[in-house]
Amino acid sequence: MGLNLVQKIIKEHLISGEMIPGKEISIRIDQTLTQDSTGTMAYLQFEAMGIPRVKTKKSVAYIDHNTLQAGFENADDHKYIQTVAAKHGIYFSRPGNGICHQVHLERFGVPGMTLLGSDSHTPTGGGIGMLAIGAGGLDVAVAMGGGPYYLMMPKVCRVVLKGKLQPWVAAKDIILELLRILSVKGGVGKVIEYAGEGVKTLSVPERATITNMGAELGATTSIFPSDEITREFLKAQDREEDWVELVADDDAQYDEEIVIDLDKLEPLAAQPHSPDNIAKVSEIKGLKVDQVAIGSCTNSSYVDMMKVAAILKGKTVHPSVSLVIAPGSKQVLTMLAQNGALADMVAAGARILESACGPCIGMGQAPASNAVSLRTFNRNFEGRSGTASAKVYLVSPEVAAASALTGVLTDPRELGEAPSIKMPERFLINDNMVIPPAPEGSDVEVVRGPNIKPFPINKKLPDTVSGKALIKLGDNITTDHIMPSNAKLLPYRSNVPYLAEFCLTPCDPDFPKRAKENGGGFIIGGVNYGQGSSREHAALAPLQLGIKGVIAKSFARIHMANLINSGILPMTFADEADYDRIDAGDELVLENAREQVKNGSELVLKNKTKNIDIKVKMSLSQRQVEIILAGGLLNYTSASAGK
Ligand code: MIC
Ligand code: SF4
Repeated sequence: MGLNLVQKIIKEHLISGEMIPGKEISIRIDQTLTQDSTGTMAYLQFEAMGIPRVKTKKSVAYIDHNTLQAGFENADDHKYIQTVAAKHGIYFSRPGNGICHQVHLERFGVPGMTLLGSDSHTPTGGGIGMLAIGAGGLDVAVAMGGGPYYLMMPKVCRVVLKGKLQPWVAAKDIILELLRILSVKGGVGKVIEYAGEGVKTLSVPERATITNMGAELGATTSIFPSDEITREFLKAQDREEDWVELVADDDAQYDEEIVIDLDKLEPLAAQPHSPDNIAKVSEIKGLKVDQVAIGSCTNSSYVDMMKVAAILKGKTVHPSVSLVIAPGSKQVLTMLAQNGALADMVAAGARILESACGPCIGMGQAPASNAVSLRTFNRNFEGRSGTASAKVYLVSPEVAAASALTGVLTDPRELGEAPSIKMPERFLINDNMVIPPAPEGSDVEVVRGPNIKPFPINKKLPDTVSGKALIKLGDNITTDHIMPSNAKLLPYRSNVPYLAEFCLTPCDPDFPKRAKENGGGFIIGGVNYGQGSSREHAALAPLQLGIKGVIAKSFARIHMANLINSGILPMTFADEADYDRIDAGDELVLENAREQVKNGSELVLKNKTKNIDIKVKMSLSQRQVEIILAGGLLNYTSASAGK
């Protein structure tokens, strides 16, 4: 029987386990990436492992998230990351060089390799045919040390792209359509593999827009084949030698199939406050717009930016709109500067931001109260923009630029002929903002600023786990709710005790205080608890506050792994209706916790306040059971090393 792309790459990298969907496997990781806001934690954990040099083929540390430097804190973090990278064999991409996913695609991604990144949008690398997965920093630290990466063998969903996009319809609309079909939890446990004649019509950056936002489906990752288009892209990046062909076998099997007819797609928008709340632009057009933000790891490639410049050329941004543009990398920005497109943007009234995440993670450009903000980004969770009352719509660069001119949500098909922008035959290559590691790391002194505080480490699981249900939450709670990120908080990513004071405050401002007064307790969640970011801080801050377990209807993949790595029990209701049998304030207890966790997937949780037993499940592999018993991955690793 033939293999699909995902099976081919996993087979090549398999260390343990059987390739049966839902079973735990472990794979070898070729490349890793980190960014600054998850990177400090990943490198602190890497240092704690005591391994002198990384064992991967290539590891890169990017600085792209927190580049405001409103105080010493994040400048200190940058210094720490730069020195720790030099010491341990990691390439360092300086602030200004661009957004990690965009730069990695341009300069480092290799088809057929595995990439593990401490950022949930690492699957962007699937656009070039990598098996690129987002994970918590600790998992990335282990991979840098040469350890395997454990995951559940995913199902593979084949998405067949038929036909060709019509003018003004973009790659962004393909992934928005898939979000409409599958929802923000429709990809959980799956990899999305793209196939069909439509694939040949999409450039690598367009493919990367699609795989990038596969993260919003909850998918493990997404991947395109590596074909002639991939070869052309690598050649234009002066890296043709990195190309290998990678296609699924003709008789490959898939667990699911979805067909999208590109000819029939139209411009779409994700409405507030979820990436799967999709509408046709033609149906909601005319909405008054206050802000337009173009950029992010989803839509900041050279071609995206050239299209925007062509739409803006010779025109003026509408008086009631603030237009900000952040080209994705130094390569993109320099090319726009050299060919005059940047001048067209500036002349039209665009405000140019540095090549970084910026407003996508609430680092500046918070919209006005109740403002409508159109963004080419990938997430529009409530409050993520920095303004709780803002309404964020996710759209393609074409829709964004057209609307910036008219002041209302605009269907770009009304603008006449679409600009025709070609992929360059050769990109401008200058890697002077990537610093290779020191050849002899032992001489490098790691610089640690005062903002770097010790992170919490759990204790081994006790026999009785008890506490109050401290908060009861609804469905689709994001990591932006659990551990908000904005210009005020991002500087404290190496200071978990400080961050913990803001844990879950968007849902309940008193949560941290209540958790501390009660000596910790439990969190009750609905479906898809912890969707979004890979930030470990969404597990570490609750750990700091004494959280022992989360009982939810279901979990998002990366967050569940982060909870396990922190030794926090991730429990699901055996019967979802039992969600109604726990109220905030109820006293809960898991008796014989160690025995129960060892013995199997179904556990009995007592609700002492209501005097009832509630059946909960923990779908853990044997290894994860050991990690939970040990009180987290670090304890487990040191215990195994001691054996
Ligand atoms: C995000 O888009 O939410 C982030 C910021 O890139 C996060 C990482 C982080 O929280 O540092 C992610 O997607 O993993
Ligand atoms: Fe940065 Fe936004 Fe991409 Fe996250 S989603 S990596 S914050 S640009």
